[in-house]
Amino acid sequence: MKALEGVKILDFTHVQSGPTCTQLLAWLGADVIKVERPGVGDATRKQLVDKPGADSLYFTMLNHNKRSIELNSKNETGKEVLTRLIKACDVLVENFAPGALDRMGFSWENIQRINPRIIMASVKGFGPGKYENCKVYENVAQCSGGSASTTGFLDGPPMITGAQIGDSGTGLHLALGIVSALFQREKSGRGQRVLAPMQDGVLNLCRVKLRDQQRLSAGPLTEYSQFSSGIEFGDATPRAGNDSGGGHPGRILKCKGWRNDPNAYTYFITQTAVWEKICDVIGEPEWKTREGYATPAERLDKLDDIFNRIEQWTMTKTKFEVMDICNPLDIPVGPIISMKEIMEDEGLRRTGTIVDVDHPERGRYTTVGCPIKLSDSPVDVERSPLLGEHTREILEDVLGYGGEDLARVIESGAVGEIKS
Ligand code: CAO
Repeated sequence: MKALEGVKILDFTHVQSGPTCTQLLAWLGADVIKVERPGVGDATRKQLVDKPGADSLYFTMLNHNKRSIELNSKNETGKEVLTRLIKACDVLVENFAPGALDRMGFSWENIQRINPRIIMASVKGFGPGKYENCKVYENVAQCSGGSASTTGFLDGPPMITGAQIGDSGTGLHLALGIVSALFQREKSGRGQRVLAPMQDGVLNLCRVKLRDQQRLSAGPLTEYSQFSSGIEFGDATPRAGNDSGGGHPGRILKCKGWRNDPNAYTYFITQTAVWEKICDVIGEPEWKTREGYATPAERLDKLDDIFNRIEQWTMTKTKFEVMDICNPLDIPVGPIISMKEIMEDEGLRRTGTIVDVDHPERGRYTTVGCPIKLSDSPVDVERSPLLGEHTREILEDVLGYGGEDLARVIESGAVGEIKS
């Protein structure tokens, strides 16, 4: 038994934002039916290809535990099949460019008419307004949602973060909207529209930066290293480098080996509660009582000097030694973990967050499993489907096509070449 067992998802998503959402729903137990253009499929199948002829990692890592049906939703028979899918499913998820579904003839009004209980969930770049018709990719969302202007260093340009907060972040928001709408439907009996605009999702993840925007009117942001460096603040939340976004100052500091290893660094937080232990560890016990160092407020204009001194200590240790020394003392530190190290992490493998998956075209590959753990709904990560792998099975078992009717649909060309 899985949490979302019995829920059928018509997965009309592509690229990253929508597929991350439906992949999560599949991991939570939903039956996810991915609808793809015959002969073409999700564009990511053939993007960033590392093994010629095989589906790319870009595709496989975003589409586990789904079934694939090839369907041309723009011809008459294709529209008939899509209509039957809408009737059979609980949720339709899509992230087409604005207006694409309407152009196919499947507006929300029509979809609702076909199945009043259906939930229609969409990712779009922007919510209603001036930019609602724009196509949007990850980095555009990071720029429009406030992330880029607040990421990077003060003396450098705005910066994109490696975490896919625009795509995967919005996929997460959408998944929560879908599950909530399913819960509400239990009582109301009705479906509804769920919209997760990428700009809004990114902004939600940047909420502490909007907090700082308002704090600026009360004076400089004293926990920013900009303050301790004596640089004046402008009228917008500045880029804060690696400063901590919370009340306890933090920085990324060099560790032993940093000259040759780009990831020999640690994050170090000077949490107030453990300040005295930090002083002892770095060999500055007199800082515990010295005027100008004893309290957090006094330290604010000396953070550059303080972190330089802490770094002198961290540079004598590897990032893992820093962790081993600080952890028992409750000093919050975090080694900078590379993707290579993550691939090899035994702990993440034990919990199923890193898994190896077999694929008929590409062999064995490593992927990120479900990051959410439900004690009563275990996740088995299954490989992504080949293009149209389940077309016949979905036509027959989900939609009830058979005999001459099935032959008619196949011969129409609406569902591509049947593979089994
Ligand atoms: N059968 C027939 N036609 C199909 C089809 C199918 N099974 N699946 C898709 N199509 C058609 C669409 O109807 C559309 O046709 P029209 O332009 O004639 O209406 C066409 O394929 C292209 O769809 P698209 O415009 O969504 O795709 P794109 O590659 O041009 O744009 C993207 C991609 C991501 C920019 C756009 O979809 C978008 O802005 N989506 C919303 C925001 C989003 O999710 N962005 C994140 C994506 S991940 O970085």
